[in-house]
Amino acid sequence: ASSHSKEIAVIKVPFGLAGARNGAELAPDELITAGLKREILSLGYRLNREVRVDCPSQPASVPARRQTGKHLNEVQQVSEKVCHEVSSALHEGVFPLVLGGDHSVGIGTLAGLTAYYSNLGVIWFDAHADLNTEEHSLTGNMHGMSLAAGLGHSTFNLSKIKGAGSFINPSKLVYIGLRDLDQYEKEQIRALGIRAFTMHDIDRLGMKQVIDQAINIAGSGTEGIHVSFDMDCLDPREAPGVGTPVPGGLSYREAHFAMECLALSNHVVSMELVEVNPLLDQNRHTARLGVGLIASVLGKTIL
Ligand code: Z70
Ligand code: MN
Ligand code: MN
Ligand code: MN
Repeated sequence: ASSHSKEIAVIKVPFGLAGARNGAELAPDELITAGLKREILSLGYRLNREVRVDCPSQPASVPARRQTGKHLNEVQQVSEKVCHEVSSALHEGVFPLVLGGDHSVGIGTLAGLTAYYSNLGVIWFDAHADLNTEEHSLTGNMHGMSLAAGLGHSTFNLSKIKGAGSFINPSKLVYIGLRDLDQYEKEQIRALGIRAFTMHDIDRLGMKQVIDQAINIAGSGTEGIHVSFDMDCLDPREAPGVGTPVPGGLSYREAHFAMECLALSNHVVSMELVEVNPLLDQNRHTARLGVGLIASVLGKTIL
């Protein structure tokens, strides 16, 4: 599967219990309403399937114990379902497009991807590093632990998910857009030598240098690039409808340019878009922006 595959599986994951506030569970429907399917079809893709993962909306578990992420049981259930949907699509040569949901959805996506790819590159667009473990998290919110799970650092990690493959390789992981890190996350990025393009780096180098280097790191010697796009990487003036807005983010043009370069690279094998919060949005603006960015990754050009 790659973005050359003209078959797309839209995998909707209406799960918001692992975020900082309610609302992300409404995003998949909002993205569809904002015209996602129309865009996909007009780019010449076939919508192979549209799956809605059944997600718990009311916590069934007891409140989080110490050293456990909040709503761990719910996150685990959703992760296994997402893993299954993503790996099924890949095995059929269909491009998985995962619509979150909060970023804990990314754990199941990584699980499904690693079931199929043993050597995957990942570009993680985010204001945050999502590298916390249960022990180090200051909030207990599992959307801040997705990459710790993907790398195998947290107690709940890919090895606990039925059907998942092995952990991702930190040397094939690249961040873009970081600007709000916990102390432990900073130490981890340095200790693991993860390539991180912070907002400072984007200002200094420009997005062209940044995305070219990111594609080079995540796309060389790998089977492909997974794009995990947390909408809070964008500036809140462009994308107000996110759970945790952080000032000083990517502009509309920087984000679109990055997506267009990813499309031109022909290395993208899957994408997820997370953390749209329709309750905080204005006139569906953030959802429409998300749809536009997905279209750019899938090859939409201006001319
Ligand atoms: C913080 C934590 C986070 C998104 C916030 C924030 C993590 N580091 N991720 N919003 N999307 O709670 O672990
Ligand atoms: Mn995130
Ligand atoms: Mn984030
Ligand atoms: Mn290459």
